[in-house]
Amino acid sequence: MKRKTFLRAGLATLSIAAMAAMSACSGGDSGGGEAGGSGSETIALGFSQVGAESGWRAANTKDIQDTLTEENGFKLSFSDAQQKQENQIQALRSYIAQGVDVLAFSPVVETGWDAVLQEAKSANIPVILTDRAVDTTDDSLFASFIGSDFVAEGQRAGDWVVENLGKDLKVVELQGTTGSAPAIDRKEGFGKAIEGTDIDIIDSQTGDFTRAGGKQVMEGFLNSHDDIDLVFAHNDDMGLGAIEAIEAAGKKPGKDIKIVTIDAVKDGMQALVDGKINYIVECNPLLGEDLAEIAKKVVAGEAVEKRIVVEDAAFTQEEAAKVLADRTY
Ligand code: GZL
Ligand code: ZN
Repeated sequence: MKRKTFLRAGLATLSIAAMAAMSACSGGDSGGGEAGGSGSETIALGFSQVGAESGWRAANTKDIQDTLTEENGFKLSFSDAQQKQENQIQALRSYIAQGVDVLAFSPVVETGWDAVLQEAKSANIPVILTDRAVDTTDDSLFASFIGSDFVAEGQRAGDWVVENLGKDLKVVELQGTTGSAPAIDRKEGFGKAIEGTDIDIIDSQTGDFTRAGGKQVMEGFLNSHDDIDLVFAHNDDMGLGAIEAIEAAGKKPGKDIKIVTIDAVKDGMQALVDGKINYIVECNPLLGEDLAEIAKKVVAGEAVEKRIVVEDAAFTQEEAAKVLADRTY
């Protein structure tokens, strides 16, 4: 996995990791053995996943479960929160009670985590964020963030629209989950790209990253507006739902109404090749390898990068046709 790293670890992170190493070693270890490294004991990692709302999420879950295996030095406890923050907090609390060596989760929304993160810190259990970020004032509450730059993804989508579809367009926006980092940041990035043009977002609503949500909201947009040029969907699944609504209204997606989405999962890339979507910015879901590496370092008390940004690609219809057969997700 190609990646850029940002922000060397702060001392605070180091001290959390060192405390974690001591607590891991104090768990009956003969002392000094690196947990999950050359030592025999495995790393108990508790993971709270957002849900199973999209193709991206399914690929992300599969990669984590395929990578954090016993033979790779992990005992993985995994839970699906059905996109509810209270379920994630409950799962994290149960892992803390179990005394796992390290916690990891993808926060469904940005805010509301300080209390449970403080509880993890008090229990000397380091926390790794994957995929989505939290808005916290105290960044000693997590050891590292691994994921994409969503503002850049939104901006890349907007830049392509400005360069390829024109500067005077009426756009409807299918937003991701309200309050989630990808929804907030992709909206911000797209907005930056269209600044100073006559590209107007005439309507914008959340479809909660699901296909059903995208279809339902797009039906509403089609009832309210007869001059839509472009759909900007924060993920492929909502874009695929919009395709169903556009076709049901007797219009041609990708032609009468252009569509730009983010993720580049298999179903989205197929629609791109079929000409129903015009451009997709990738959001790489394969975070398992980085998570495993960072978890081993944190438990061993080593310094870790505070923020690891994974590289994303982007595809036109022609580019998608070349790579579709080789895509693993
Ligand atoms: C992005 C991830 C988003 C995807 C959606 O990293 O959080 O959540 O773009 C998924 O498909 O539901
Ligand atoms: Zn934010």
